[in-house]
Amino acid sequence: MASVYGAVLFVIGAAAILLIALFIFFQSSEQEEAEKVTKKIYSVRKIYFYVLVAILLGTLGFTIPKAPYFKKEKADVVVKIKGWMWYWEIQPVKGATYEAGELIIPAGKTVEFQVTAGDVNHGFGIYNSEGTLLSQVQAMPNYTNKLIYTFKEPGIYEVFCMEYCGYAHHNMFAKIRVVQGE
Ligand SMILES: [Cu+2]
Repeated sequence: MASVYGAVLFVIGAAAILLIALFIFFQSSEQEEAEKVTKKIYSVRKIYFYVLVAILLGTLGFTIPKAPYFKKEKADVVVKIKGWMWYWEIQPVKGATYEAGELIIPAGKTVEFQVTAGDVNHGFGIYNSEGTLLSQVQAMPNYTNKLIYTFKEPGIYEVFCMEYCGYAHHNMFAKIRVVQGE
């Protein structure tokens, strides 16, 4: 199959080169004075410059607002997370509760985790019950990282620390129970 594509590409390429060569051949005219040619080229160059600027500005104007950095997602659920040696301080702010050692979040809602740390750097990693990492962000002292995540399926999720932070690092876990949203 690949050789067929290769052959087709080769024929297209050869045809394109031939067409360009023919175009140049028939467009060529007699010799002209350098000054005249220069003037002609310069005027074309000016148009080319403005067209290029217009295309660049248009492309930038169209694509920059689509960059993820400007994305302001409105969160239905807000939870404050603070990493400590060696536990997670969890404080539901909006749309979630914390009961019997579990953070309870409704499924299908946009959750904003506001993640920071009280002592050293930690890593806030969310895993599903199969141990697959779903999302993560750094937990840093004196800085709040925002992590937006939507739990699509109800179930038990786990939080583990992803940054080695001392001898009880492995004990740094938390439980998230995602319940059927209304
Ligand atoms: Cu840690």
